[in-house]
Amino acid sequence: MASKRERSLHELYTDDPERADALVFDRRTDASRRGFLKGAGLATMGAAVGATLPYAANIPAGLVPAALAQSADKGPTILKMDGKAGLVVLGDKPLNAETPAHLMDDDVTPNDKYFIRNNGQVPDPKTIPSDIRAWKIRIDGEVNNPMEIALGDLMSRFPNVTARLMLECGGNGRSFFVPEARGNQWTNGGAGCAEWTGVRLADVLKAAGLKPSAVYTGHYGADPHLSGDPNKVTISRGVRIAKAMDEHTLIAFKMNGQDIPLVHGAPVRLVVPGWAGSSSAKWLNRIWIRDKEHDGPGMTGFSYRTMKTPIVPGSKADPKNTVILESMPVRSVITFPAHGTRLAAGARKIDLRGHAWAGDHAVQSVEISIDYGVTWKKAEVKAPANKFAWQRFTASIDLPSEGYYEIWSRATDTRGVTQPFQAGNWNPQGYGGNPVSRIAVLAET
Ligand SMILES: Nc1nc2c(c(=O)[nH]1)N[C@H]1C(S)=C(S)[C@@H](COP(=O)(O)O)O[C@H]1N2
Ligand SMILES: [Mo]
Repeated sequence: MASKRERSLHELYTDDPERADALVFDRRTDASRRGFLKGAGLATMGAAVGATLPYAANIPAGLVPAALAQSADKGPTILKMDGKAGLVVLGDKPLNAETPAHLMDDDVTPNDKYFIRNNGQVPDPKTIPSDIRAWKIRIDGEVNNPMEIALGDLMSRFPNVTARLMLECGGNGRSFFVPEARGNQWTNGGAGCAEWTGVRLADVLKAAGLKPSAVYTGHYGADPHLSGDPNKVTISRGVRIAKAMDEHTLIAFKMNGQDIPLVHGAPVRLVVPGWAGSSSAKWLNRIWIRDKEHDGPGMTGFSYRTMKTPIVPGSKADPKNTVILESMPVRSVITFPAHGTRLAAGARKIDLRGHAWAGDHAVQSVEISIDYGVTWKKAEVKAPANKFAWQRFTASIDLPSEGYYEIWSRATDTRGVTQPFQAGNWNPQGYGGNPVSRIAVLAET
């Protein structure tokens, strides 16, 4: 790829970004934070990007042009950490970092590009045994044979399985909510599809002997609470027994064929694919089988819950009007070209690529629009490598002229549910935001 193609539209948008931004947006109102265009915005934007806007007539009122959406204050902070490349920092205490869309292009997300979501501290590496087989996991609660099993025994006693499994933070897409919802402002990069190796949680639970009273799991990890208080649990979520017994739910000890990196839960973690990532406990040391819905930190209040019946965005929510977020909603991400790509002079053709996934479901179709959603064209969509893996889509795009374009993608799952135009069902903590994905590209004369 020519380096020219990698250049950001923001470079065009200026020698003086702040002034350009002030011209386009009304900086006096709070709306400017979210970047609503004011009346003269379109013309100004054309001038600012130094390009014509071929489908200007279709741009919906209030739409924030993708090229400008992130330009307001400062560029992203790139995580500097051994073993990580190109992640965008969303917060450092606790550490949270997302994968920019153009780095989600690999069929299998490599460890160095894999998003990081922590609720507490990363354990001190000295607390992880050098021989990981010595790590212990306790299984107790509603089981006939409570056990404390060493990772080494777990590995040898139960069949080892390997699969490409989607793990996605419940808050992925949060930044698309208006008004802003509390929490890390994920775009679409709080998700990854690594190849995990482990044993089936189902096999382990069968060995422990579930009692008829077993209805839910409660997961515990060894990460210290942010406060440092040893009596406080950082996060403890769980899932209904049916999901725990799904053959794809793993107690994993390898990520892409390697020992799991510290930040991703070394030496062992749960991978509950397709569901809000928070139930995939890292640094796993206990599974408590419950006789009722688990009530650990992260299970109550508004945590990992969406509205049962919709409320006015930004209004006060009633905790009783919520449901636990389980399967994640359908989503597509354009991974090539990168947002902000400037095509070589005269180039009008793009071989577009991306990934789409849909929680417990598969993706049935992906459509692409280059005219702000007025017309859509079907992309080619591949079958997943296995259940719960993301699906590759490709499309050949021909731009009709030079100018500034937005390319949008929207996926539809096998139930017929499609990504909405805007993040819907607003909830206080901003879960399940999955609007159409957008990138901006510039075709030059
Ligand atoms: N022990 C523990 N497990 C955890 C978390 C955590 O903070 N502590 N974060 C959860 C959340 S919210 C997500 S989205 C995933 C993220 O996994 P990753 O950091 O490997 O991407 O881990 C989950 N498991
Ligand atoms: Mo998460």
